[in-house]
Amino acid sequence: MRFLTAGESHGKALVGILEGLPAGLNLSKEALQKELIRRKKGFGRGERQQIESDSISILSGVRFGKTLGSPISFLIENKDWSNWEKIMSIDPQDESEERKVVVPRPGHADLTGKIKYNFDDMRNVLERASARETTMRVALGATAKVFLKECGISIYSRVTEIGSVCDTTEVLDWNESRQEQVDASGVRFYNKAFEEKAILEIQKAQDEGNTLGGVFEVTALGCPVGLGSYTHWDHKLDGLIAQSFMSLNAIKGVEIGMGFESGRRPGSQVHDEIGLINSKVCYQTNKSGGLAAGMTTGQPLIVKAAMKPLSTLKRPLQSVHLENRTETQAHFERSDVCAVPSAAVIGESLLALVLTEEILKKFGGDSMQELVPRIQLWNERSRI
Ligand code: EPS
Repeated sequence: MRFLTAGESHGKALVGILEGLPAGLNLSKEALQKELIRRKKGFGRGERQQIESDSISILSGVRFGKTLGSPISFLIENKDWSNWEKIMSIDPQDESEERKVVVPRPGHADLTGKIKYNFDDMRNVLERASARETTMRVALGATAKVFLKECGISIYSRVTEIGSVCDTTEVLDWNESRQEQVDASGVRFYNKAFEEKAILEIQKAQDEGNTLGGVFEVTALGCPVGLGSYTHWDHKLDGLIAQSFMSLNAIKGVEIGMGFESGRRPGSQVHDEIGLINSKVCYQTNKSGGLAAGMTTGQPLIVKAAMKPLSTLKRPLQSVHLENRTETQAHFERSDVCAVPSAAVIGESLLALVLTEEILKKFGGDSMQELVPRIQLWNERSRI
């Protein structure tokens, strides 16, 4: 399986292609739209979300509601394009200095991107560095989630930290209604006791012209034992998950299971002991987060990621005007104050895409009818 996304933040549209899914998967536009709507929400998002509808079109690879095994292509038009048609024009005759960006933002791709690609105008950098791209990744990931559901795997997410507010509650009973409960919270916290504090912290950042980051958690239930492998570095599933999550804008750290805490504790407090329950061999705890030596253990797979505060601040940090070479305030452009609730939803898609690829590697098959019984048989045989 492979996928590509293309499109600039204020360009005409976002496009995506997903290739390698088996034939015979029921796929509806509605299932994808639902995930796109979830991504748009969250307290701390800016005006752009009111402009965009993120309405998805499936252009190929599906007939009468079922995948054909051929590449599935997707289109999401940017509604804001009508305000940017000239500025983002493909036609050389439209070239102008309107909305030219010459003062880079600390923490953004602006400065390094300009140097690397030899641009005068850093708009050429920020348009593709923008997290608008994640809209299409969610459409692709939503397709992967539909596929995984047929394979018995469900993925859920929540925000655990925003700024200094931390929800330490463990969620051990994920299901659809638990997810709906989390989604109903503007900050996607599980524990209501922390929700109000997180909202106040975002409001404070907004009033001060500042931005806020945080941490989110993604959990996959129902993974078969043995996705990924210990046999070679690029087969290790923890490495593949970390790569995928680190490719999301503003992510600075990824943890699996106990994560960084496992480096601070002795082995006796870190490793999951093995026992017998109803004569079956099982881990007694899940501190490993469902991964051992790059392979799924069959327990819940738990990934956390830390997102830095967005680098577009209303009260800008110091920077340099690159044309007249004076120190000045960084460029400000309409942006969000906090996007961690959206990042949690995107994280579900990222994990779904990685797991889909691993399912296809291990079980293969050209149609769902061929694939699903193989997974069921393996799940029975892997309970020893
Ligand atoms: C983004 C800046 C904002 C965000 C955007 C990501 O866009 P704009 O500059 O148009 O206001 O709203 O995110 C989205 C458009 C989206 O759909 O998530 C950035 O600089 O990364």
